[in-house]
Amino acid sequence: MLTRKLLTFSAVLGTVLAVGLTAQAQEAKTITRSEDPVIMEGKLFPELMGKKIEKLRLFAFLQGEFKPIPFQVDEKLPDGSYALPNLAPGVREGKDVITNDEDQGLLDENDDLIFLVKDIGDRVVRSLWKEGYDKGLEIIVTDPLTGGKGYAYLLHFETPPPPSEVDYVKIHHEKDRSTIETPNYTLAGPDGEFYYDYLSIIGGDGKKGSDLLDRMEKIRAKAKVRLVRIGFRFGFDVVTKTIVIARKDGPVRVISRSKGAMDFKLIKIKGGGYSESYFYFNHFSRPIVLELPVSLNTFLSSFDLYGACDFTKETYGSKVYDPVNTRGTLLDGKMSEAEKALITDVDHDWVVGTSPDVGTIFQRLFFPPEWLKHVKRGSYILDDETINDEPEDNPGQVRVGYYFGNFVKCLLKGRHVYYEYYYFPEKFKWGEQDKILNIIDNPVKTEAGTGIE
Ligand SMILES: [Ca+2]
Ligand SMILES: [Ca+2]
Ligand SMILES: [Ca+2]
Ligand SMILES: [Ca+2]
Repeated sequence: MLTRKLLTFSAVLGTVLAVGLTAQAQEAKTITRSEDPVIMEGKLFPELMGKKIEKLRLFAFLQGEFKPIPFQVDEKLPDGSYALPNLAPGVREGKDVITNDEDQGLLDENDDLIFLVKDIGDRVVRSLWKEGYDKGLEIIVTDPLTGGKGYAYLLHFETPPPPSEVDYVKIHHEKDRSTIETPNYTLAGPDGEFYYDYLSIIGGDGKKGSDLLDRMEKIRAKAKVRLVRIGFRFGFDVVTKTIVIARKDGPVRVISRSKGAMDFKLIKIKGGGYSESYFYFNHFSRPIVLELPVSLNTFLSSFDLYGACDFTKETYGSKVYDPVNTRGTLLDGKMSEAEKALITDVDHDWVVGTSPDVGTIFQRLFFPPEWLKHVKRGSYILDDETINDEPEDNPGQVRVGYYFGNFVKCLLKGRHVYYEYYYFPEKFKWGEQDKILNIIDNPVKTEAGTGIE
C-alpha cells in the first residue's frame, strides 16, 4: 500500500518536474500536409493593422520551443498588384511596376502573409509566446478534409528578435541566364526567352541530379491558312520573347514579373500588361498571358496544337501517369505498345513523371472555361529518340504533356490567361497524388485569433 502511494507520488512529481523543464503544448500539431504554401491577407490581422512589417516575426512551437519560422509579407498596391522592390537593370518605376506600397512598409488590409504548412507547429498558451512582443495573434491552419490543425504566431515587437535564417528560394543571374535555386530543384533558362532549358530535382538519395530538361515547354502547332490551304508550323516557345522587369526575392518565395512579346520576324506583337511567376521550395507557378490583336480564325482554318516538356535521356526509367492513364508508361526513348495505346481523348488537368532514383515532376494545367468548350487537355507522350522537333538542345523526343486538337476557335481577339503549376515533391510515390492535388483542389483553411490562456 505504502509502496503504491510512493510510486504514485513519484509519478506525479515526475510530471511536475517535466512541466517545469520543458513547456508543454496545449494541442499537438495534427495537420499532416507537407507541400502547401499558406497565403493570408492582412485584413485577417486587425490587431496588427498599420504596424511596420519589418517589426513582425512569425513563430511556431516545435519540440517544446518557440522558434522563428520563415515568412514574408508581400505588399499589395491599392489595385491589388504586388509592390516589387527589385527592378531589373534599365527598368524604371511606372505603369508596369511600383517598388513600394503607398504606406511605405506598413501592414494593411490587402498585403499578403506567406509561409509554409510544413513549418507550423503545436498550439501553446499565451503565457508561453515569445517574451517582449506588444501585439500578437494566433494563426490556425486547418486541413478541410481531415480536420487536422497546426498553429503559428504572428507577433509585433518594438525591438524584434532575429528572424529565421532559412531562405528557401534564391535567384541569381549570370552570363545572360537566370537560375532559381531551392532545396528541391534548380531551374534555369536564357534571358529573353519564354522557356527553361535546365532542371535538376531532388532524387531518391536526397541530392539533386543531372539536367532533365531539353525545353520547358514546347508549345507548337501545325496551322492551315484559310482558302489557300497553305500549312505552316508555329512554335509559341520559339517566337515568344519575355523580359524580366522586376522581382521580389523573399525567404519563402520569389516573385518574378515579366513582359512578353511575340516576334514573327516580319510582324512583332507587343504584349500588353505583364505576367508573374512564383517560385517556392517545392514548386513554381505561372500564368501564361496571350494578347491577340486579331482572332486567329479570321485567317486560319486550323491550329493543331500540343504543349509538352521535352526531357533529356536522364529521365529514362521514369514512369508517367495521369488520371486517365493510371498504369504508367515507361520513358526509354522508344514508343511502347502502352504509349501508342494511350487514352488521349479525355480532358484532365494533371500529369506526373516519377522514379525512385530521378525524382518527381508533377504538372497541373488550368484553362479558361471558354477554351474548354472547344478543346480537351488530352494525354500526350512522344517518347522517341529518333524524332526531332527543332530547335533541339538534346536530340530526340521525350515529350510529356497535352494534345489539344484544333485550337483555332479558342484564340479569339483579346486577352487570354491560363495557369501552369510544376511541383517537385521529395520522395513522392504513385498513389500519393492527393498530396499535390489537394493544395489547389482542397486548400487549407486559415483563421487568426487571440489564442488561448
Ligand atoms: Ca497594401
Ligand atoms: Ca502595406
Ligand atoms: Ca517508352
Ligand atoms: Ca529533345
